[in-house]
Amino acid sequence: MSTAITENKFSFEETFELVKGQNIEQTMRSFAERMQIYRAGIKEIRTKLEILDEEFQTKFSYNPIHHIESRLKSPQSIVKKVKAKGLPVTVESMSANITDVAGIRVICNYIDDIYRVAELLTGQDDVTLIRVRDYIKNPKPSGYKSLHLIVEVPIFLSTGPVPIPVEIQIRTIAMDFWASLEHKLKYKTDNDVSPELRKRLKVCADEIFALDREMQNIHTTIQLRNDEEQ
Ligand code: 0O2
Repeated sequence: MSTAITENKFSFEETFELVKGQNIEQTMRSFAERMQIYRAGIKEIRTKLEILDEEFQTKFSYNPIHHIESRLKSPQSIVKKVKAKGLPVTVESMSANITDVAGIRVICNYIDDIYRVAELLTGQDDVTLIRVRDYIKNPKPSGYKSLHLIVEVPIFLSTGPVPIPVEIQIRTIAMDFWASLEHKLKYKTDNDVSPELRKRLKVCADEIFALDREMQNIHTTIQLRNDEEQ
C-alpha cells in the first residue's frame, strides 16, 4: 500500500493569483504552513483507518478496506474553486471555505464495509462529522456513487491544536472502477461527452451496482454459514 500523498506544486500563474496585491514572502509562507496542516490531517485520518482495518484483520481475519488513496488538492484546483465561489484568492478564504484540500479515498470490498468504516471513524472522540453526502443512496445524475464525508480532526502543533477538515470518499472497488474510468473519459474528451454516451455510462453504473449488491449477498451468505459452523 502506497503511503505517498499526491501533491502538485504551484505554477507561475497560480502563484501570481495567490500573491496579487499581497506580500509575496508572507503569503507563500502561510500557504506552505497551511498545506503542512492539511498533510498532517491526511496522515491522522489515514492512520485511524489503517488501525481499524488491522484490528478487523486481527480479530475477524477480515479486511473491510481494500486500499486507501490520498491527495492534497492541486493549487490550480484550489484557485479555480475559490474563484468559482466568488471568493478572494487568499490563504484565509481557502482555509475558511474549501473543505476538500485534504482528500482521502477509501476503497472497500463490499457496500456494508463502506457504512461500517464511516461509522467507526466518525464515532471516534476526536473526529467531528461536518457533512455527509450519500451518493450511494442518492446517486448523482451521471450514475456516480460514493459516500462523501467531511470530518474535522485536531492537529497538535507546537502552538496548540488546530482543527482541520478532511474530505473522505468511501466506495467499493466496483464504484471506484466506474468513477476512475468515467473521470478519465470526461477529462480526455474535455467534458464533451454526448448524451448517448452519458446514457451508456449510466447503464454501466447501474450494472456495476447490481454486481456490488450480488457480491454483498454472496459474502453475507458465506459469513452466516461460517458463523453457524463455529
Ligand atoms: P477532485 O480532484 O476529485 O477533488 P463542495 O464545493 O466541495 O461543497 P462539490 O465539489 O460539488 O461541493 O462536492 P461533491 O459533489 O460532494 O464532490 C465532488 C467530488 O466528487 C469530485 O471532486 C469528484 O472526486 C467526485 N465526483 C462527483 N461527481 C462525480 C461524477 O459524476 N463522476 C466522477 N468520476 N466523480 C465525481 P472534484 O472537485 O471534481 O475534483
